[in-house]
Amino acid sequence: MGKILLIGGIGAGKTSLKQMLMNEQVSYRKTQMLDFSQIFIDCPGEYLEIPRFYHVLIDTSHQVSEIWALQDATKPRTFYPPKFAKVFNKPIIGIITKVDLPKANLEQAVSYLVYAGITEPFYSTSIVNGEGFSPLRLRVEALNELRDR
Ligand SMILES: Nc1nc2c(ncn2[C@@H]2O[C@H](COP(=O)(O)OP(=O)(O)OP(=O)(O)O)[C@@H](O)[C@H]2O)c(=O)[nH]1
Ligand SMILES: [Mg+2]
Repeated sequence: MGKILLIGGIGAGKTSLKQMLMNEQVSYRKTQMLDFSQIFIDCPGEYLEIPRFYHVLIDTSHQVSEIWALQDATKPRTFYPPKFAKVFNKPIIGIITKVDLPKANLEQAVSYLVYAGITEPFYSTSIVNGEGFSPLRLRVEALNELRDR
């Protein structure tokens, strides 16, 4: 417990977000399988994009305290089925990524997360300018304290 499961489509920015929050060098490498670190469980975007993998996300969610669901602001589509958040018995935090890019559409990203049954507030982030990371760092610290107790 005290861990966070990152979910989102392929290339949504799960691994980059994790690297930022763990103060690691942000470098691109496709995630191929479940990846466990002290705080995060990262997974390949395929687990959300391909419904026959949903069970992996659901099983893995039993090992975490909360789920962070990412939506790429530049993607004109969602991989979250309606009310997907309701299949998890854990709090879900909505995170919008890549808000630095010109084609980012914040309103559309918000609507996809709402459609997925996730409730606001959502966090808008960019690994390029660091926007949105302060509140996420605080969440990670709070979970660290929970875990260390
Ligand atoms: N401009 C911009 N690019 C980003 C941002 N976050 C991630 N990226 C880029 O998006 C690409 C995919 O990022 P990843 O973090 O690997 O995405 P992922 O969700 O882990 O993808 P999978 O492992 O395939 O599921 C990389 O080239 C990142 O540099 C962001 O906030 N802004
Ligand atoms: Mg990844």
